[in-house]
Amino acid sequence: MSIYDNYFLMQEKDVVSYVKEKLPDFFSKDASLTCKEIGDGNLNYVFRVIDDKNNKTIIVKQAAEELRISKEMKISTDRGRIEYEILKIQGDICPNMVPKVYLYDKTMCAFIMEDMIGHKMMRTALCEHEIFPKFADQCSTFLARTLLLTTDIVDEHKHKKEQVRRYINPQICEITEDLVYSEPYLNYNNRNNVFEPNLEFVQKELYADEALRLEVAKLKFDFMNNAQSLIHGDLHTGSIFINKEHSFFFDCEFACYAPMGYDIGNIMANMFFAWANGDATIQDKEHKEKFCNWCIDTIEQILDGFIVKFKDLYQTSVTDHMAKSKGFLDWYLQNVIADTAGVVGLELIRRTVGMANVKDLKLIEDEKARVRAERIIITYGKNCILNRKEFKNGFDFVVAMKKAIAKF
Ligand code: SR1
Ligand code: MG
Repeated sequence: MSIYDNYFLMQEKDVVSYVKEKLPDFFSKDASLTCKEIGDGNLNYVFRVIDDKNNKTIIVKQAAEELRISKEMKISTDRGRIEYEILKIQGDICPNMVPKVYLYDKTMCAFIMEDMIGHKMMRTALCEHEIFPKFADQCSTFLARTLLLTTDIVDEHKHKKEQVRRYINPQICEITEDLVYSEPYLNYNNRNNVFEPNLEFVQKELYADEALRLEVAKLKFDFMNNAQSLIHGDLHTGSIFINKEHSFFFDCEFACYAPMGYDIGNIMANMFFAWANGDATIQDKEHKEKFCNWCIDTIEQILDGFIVKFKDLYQTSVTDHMAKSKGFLDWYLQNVIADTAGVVGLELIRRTVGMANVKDLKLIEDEKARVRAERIIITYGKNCILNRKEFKNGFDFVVAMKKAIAKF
């Protein structure tokens, strides 16, 4: 009998003995263990257990029934299992790019994983205007490999269908369908958080734009019905831990089979939030230019790197006979890039006016500067959604960003 035989939401004091019980050999016998809750996401509790004496740490992540962001929102605690299993899948596809996982406990809805020591949450680092020159290359590798290798182009079709069934995630997907693909354009549950001085702008540009709503509706039904790849499902800069040499991709509890452009567009949009924060808050002209140009270059290089790596990997790993037809790869990639553009727009808009706003914008203290930043983002986001089929490569995104920036 153990207190961990029945689910309860752990406090810091419980987690030390939890780790001792579940992973008795991880820390040495003389370890002096302490624990701190370090999560700052919207859903779960994340605990770091530290052995000061031997300089060793480990992470425990537990799912609560009520979400941290809103007590009224309840979703299945099975999401921990999904994240644990996806981390293993992605770790096989991209060795060393995701943290190692040690154990999943279905009773406590918790899993234990490697601590990403020496890495910082990417959003925090970006809000401090740090630059990571290797990120575009690392990220495009992660995207090309995890996304292509889980499609029907490569994966045996019966296996892929079994995976679709295994990772069908209705409650988690409902959050995305609602918070990304509906609420920002309707405010029908009154969940949007709009920055007051931009209220009129949002009403005109988002709530009253019927052409935009139609395009978002098309994207929503594609997200729900196109089980293209096993996507991460929430690949923003808070789901990445980084340093100058290395990136860890994690926090994949929103994983499901959906259009791969969802992941590519997500990270590209979140890099533009970093640009917006830098543009609005860095005082020194040279520093601002360096940081902001790096953000824009990174957005361009993520997509261009993805395209090159996807094409190379396709040649060596395609298994479906019909997918080898001349012209198929180019046709396929064109659709992926259009989906990517759509998601860049959706993510930009929902993180600006929706329920889960980003720190990059909230940290802009100067009212005028924040108003301008948000208007640039919404304008660029709308262009990405409405004209998504016209985007062909990274440079097309650079042109669209610069056009929106020049308008305000
Ligand atoms: C109710 S959860 C809000 C958001 O947090 C997660 O990071 C996902 O992006 C979700 O949409
Ligand atoms: Mg998350």
